Amino acid sequence: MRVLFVLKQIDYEPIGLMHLSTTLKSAGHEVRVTVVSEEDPVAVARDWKPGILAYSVWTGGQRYYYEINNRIRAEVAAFSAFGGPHATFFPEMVEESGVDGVCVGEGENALVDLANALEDGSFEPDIPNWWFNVAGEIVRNPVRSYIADLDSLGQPDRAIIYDKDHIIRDSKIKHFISGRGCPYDCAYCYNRALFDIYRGKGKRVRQRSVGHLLDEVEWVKNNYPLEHVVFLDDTFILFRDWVAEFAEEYPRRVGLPFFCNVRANLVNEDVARQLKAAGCVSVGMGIETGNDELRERVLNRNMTREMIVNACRTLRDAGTNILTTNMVGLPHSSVDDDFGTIALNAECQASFANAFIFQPYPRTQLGELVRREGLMEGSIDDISLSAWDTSVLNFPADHKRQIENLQKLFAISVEFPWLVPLVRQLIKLPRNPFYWLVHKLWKGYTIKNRIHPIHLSPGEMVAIVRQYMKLD
Ligand code: B12
Ligand code: SF4
Repeated sequence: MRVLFVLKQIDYEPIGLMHLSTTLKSAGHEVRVTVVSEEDPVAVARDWKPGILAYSVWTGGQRYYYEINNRIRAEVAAFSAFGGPHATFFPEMVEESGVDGVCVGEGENALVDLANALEDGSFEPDIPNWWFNVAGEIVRNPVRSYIADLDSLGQPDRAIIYDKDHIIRDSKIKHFISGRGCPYDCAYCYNRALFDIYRGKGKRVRQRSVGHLLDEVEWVKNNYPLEHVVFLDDTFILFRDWVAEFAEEYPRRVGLPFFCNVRANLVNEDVARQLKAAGCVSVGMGIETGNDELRERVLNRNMTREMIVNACRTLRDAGTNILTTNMVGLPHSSVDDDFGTIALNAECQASFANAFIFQPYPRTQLGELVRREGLMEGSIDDISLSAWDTSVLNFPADHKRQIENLQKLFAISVEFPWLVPLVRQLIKLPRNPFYWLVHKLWKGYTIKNRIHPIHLSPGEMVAIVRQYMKLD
């Protein structure tokens, strides 16, 4: 069976897709990727005649993919399969025109089962993980168990992306994931919602063996440009023994600077020292809000202010730079709360303080609270693909404008707290490209110099800046 993945654009290695490609190919299927920003997907589908059109969708991207899918299907008869975070949390998308199947949760085995069944003509709409639309009738199947042994998946098919996109292939920064799942219950995060779907179906957190992960990093280092390794795991330091083994093996087998995500409650001097000795130059850490009540009661972060400040001090003392993630425009919050978040980030001396505008993703506890309390304007389809853009909560227009402006002036306010009185006035002005530019330039500078430092020739610098300014 020919499976054609249709992507809007490639900004990073899409790790889920690369895993799906590996499992499909090992089961004897053919896989291709078409990137809409680079070629006409209708022409590609017309020439290649795939049996399955596959889309990986995040909330905010669904309408774009419905439209492309319908354009392709106007000319090519194929089964349209949707998966990814939005499909997982909003499988009701199966009712959209042109959608045949929606995969809830992990897709490797689900997609292979579908491809096998369509290929040998044995298709029945009873395949676990799938919601099907069979001539207008919706069939909902339960999920199968979690994939317990991630090593058994083999290595993600990087070539399928690197052969397609030379910018990603030649980038000196590459992305990896060591595990799946997170044991915490933060109310705004997909992890808790995912666990609710999978309850009773296996271990919530799974991690590859250190050896399997390092085989991948080492292979990439030997075959492609690589200077800085980014581990995308939600929380890289969950298991102490695993971290200790990693810290011993990584310098020996890879020995490149790296970035990973941590959680304040898991940081102590030992871990900070181990990470640093292994080559960790920077970590990502969620602060989310400076309002203790909001953090505890609404976000369910289960983490005190003191813990956050201490974790940052410990990391800084070890010589590690810190990228923090934060949300402005939370439900039941004020602009003053957002300035409180800036103050906490400044106290933590964040190397770069990233601020997102809160988005009520479907099926998350906070997404459901927002809908229950009628705090949202419009529907799920109004959530933007980018959490930089706008708030969909029904704040008064003036509050909303301040949130949107503050998101852009957040990081420089953390770096230069003396600017805060001025920023309080600036955010009252209409939205404007100047704030966007300030955000973009400051982010670019700090990410390049503090978070993901790499060596660039003047030519590479120009190419990267051009690419970066085009990204959302
Ligand atoms: C890395 C990452 C990014 C990276 C790169 C993304 C990339 N190209 O892969 C960057 C930093 C760019 C990013 C940006 C954003 N991200 Co992000 N990101 C992630 C992260 C941490 C890892 C993604 C990943 O590789 N997972 C591992 C793979 C194995 O899992 P997977 O992708 O889900 O794929 C599996 C299944 O979903 C399924 N599947 C996936 N596709 C398909 C397709 C078919 C046909 C089938 C059958 C199955 C299937 O099978 C796969 C294998 O089991 C996830 C959280 C997470 N841990 O997953 C958030 C996550 C995907 N991001 C999220 C969000 C919201 C964003 C942003 C919108 C936030 C923002 N700042 O604006 C942007 C959007 C950017 C954009 N333009 O699209 C949300 C999505 C929530 C939602 N309901 O859609 C997540 C879930 C985290 C969260 N906040 O809750 N992100
Ligand atoms: S710690 Fe991070 S990844 Fe884990 S549930 Fe909370 S927000 Fe999600």
